[in-house]
Amino acid sequence: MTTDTLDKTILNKYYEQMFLIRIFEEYCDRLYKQGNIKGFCHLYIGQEAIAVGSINALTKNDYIITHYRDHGHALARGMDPNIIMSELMGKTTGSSRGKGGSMHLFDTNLNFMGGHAIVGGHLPIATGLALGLKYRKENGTVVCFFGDGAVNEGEFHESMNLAAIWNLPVIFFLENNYYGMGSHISRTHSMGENISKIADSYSVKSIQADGMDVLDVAKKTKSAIEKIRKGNGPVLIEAKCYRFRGHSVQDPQFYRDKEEIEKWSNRDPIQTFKNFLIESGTLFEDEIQKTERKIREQVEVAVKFAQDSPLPHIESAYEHIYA
Ligand SMILES: Cc1ncc(C[n+]2csc(CCOP(=O)(O)OP(=O)(O)O)c2C)c(N)n1
Ligand SMILES: [Mg+2]
Repeated sequence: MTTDTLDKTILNKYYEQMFLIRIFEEYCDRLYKQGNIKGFCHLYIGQEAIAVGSINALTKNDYIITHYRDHGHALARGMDPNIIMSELMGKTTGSSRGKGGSMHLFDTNLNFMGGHAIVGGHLPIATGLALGLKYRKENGTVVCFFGDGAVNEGEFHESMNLAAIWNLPVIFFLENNYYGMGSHISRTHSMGENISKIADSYSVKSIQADGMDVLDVAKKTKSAIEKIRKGNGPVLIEAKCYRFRGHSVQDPQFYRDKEEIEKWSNRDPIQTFKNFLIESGTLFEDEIQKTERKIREQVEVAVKFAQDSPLPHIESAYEHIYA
């Protein structure tokens, strides 16, 4: 882990956001098991460095679109934890008045275009957003997050091809966590571990980032954006990472062995970054503890806010329906 250009405030912000995502989701897990959160719920625990490193490299003009494992991206973009927690609990104070749930967080004010549940289904939407930016001659880049499973969907290939032909300002951000549900990539990808090699077929530049290292993700995202701003888009970034929890909170994970989980846990992106901050003399341990206390309180406030918020009225089931 190295940094030569980032100042203490930014490094602190990275730590704060990664810790926020972790604690927020540990609460989600508990609240789900207690029956306070219903429906599907996929945790981002272990992948925090990706959302935080990449999204902090963007400006407010840039767009984000992501898959159903979306809490981390929403929090890193600055969505209010109170509103997110309410959405997860199906309350009227949620970002979609409680009708979207965990997989469909959305905030147009932040150019955060969701939260999408269909694997690969949001890649053509990302491509369309980028086409829109180019057509309107607006500055901005679209960052589209997806998993290794999405690469096997037709939409991935159609999107890469069109984005390359039209030279669109889009980063296809592949979070390669080695699994699609219970299937390891060795059973689902013919090109082996480095899935991003597939970009060559579309003459799209690909970049490898270490998904467990927030500084590396930030650096690689900035370099992709520089290339795109010069009009040389699109770019595929592949960040190798590991999903520390099951596919969803209901997954008992019988398909992974303990050694593999332990190997990756030793590279925990939050613990590694904390060690780096202390060892490099950037932050003192008590400063980090203060940040951690502040975040825990913030999440407790979010949980209380959501719990105290009202459930939607039954009649509202007929509102906001496109028919
Ligand atoms: C088109 C489609 N097929 C199947 C599913 C069921 N499904 C939900 S998540 C998932 C695995 C996706 O894995 P990956 O893209 O690697 O993302 P990860 O869960 O690892 O973040 C599948 C098959 C779906 N939601 N959409
Ligand atoms: Mg995956």
